[in-house]
Amino acid sequence: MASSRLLMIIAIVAVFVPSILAAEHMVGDKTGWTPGFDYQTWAHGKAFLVGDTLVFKYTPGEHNVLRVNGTGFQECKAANDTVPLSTGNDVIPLSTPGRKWYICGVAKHCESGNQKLFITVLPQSASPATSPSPTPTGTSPSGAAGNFASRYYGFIVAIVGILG
Ligand SMILES: *[C@@H]1O[C@H](CO)[C@@H](O)[C@H](O)[C@H]1NC(C)=O
Ligand SMILES: *[C@@H]1O[C@H](CO)[C@@H](O)[C@H](O)[C@H]1NC(C)=O
Ligand SMILES: [Cu+2]
Repeated sequence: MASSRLLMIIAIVAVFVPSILAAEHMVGDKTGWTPGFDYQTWAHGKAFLVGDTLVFKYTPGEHNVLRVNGTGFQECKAANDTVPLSTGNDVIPLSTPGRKWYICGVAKHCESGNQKLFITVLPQSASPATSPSPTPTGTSPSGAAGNFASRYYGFIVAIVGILG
């Protein structure tokens, strides 16, 4: 019966979409936020979408998180007025698309330990990513629709299965 099938789909969407739409990226996975870890390799091939969050985990006092610009990333320098995050469980919502840079401001962790992260946040809407990125990584999907589809492929298949 078509209408009960439709209700079932609506119920599934209502339950699962809010939680799957926002991905939480644990920076460094089990390693967390520390010197000597390759955060660029960690970030490579991951899709960071608007609405997702980054979580920086570390022992409070040992590290912190500073948002910087591209120059600050290269030079391991934050602007004077940058307020460090320092709880050890710092949750950063990715609310706008574009490039984001984060460094640790403690001691020489950024300079000597490469404790820095650079990501590109992609829009979640159907319009293609407009970032004039000079980094042809080859792994990024052609647009936001592609990002969305690849992440939620299983979910979409399930819906199509119910429909069929
Ligand atoms: C980057 O941030 C520094 C402060 O750390 C600032 O002096 C500089 O103008 C910024 N560069 C750009 C391109 O915004
Ligand atoms: C940043 O700090 C330096 C000294 O450490 C000072 O000379 C400079 O004026 C400060 N800049 C701002 C924008 O507060
Ligand atoms: Cu550190």
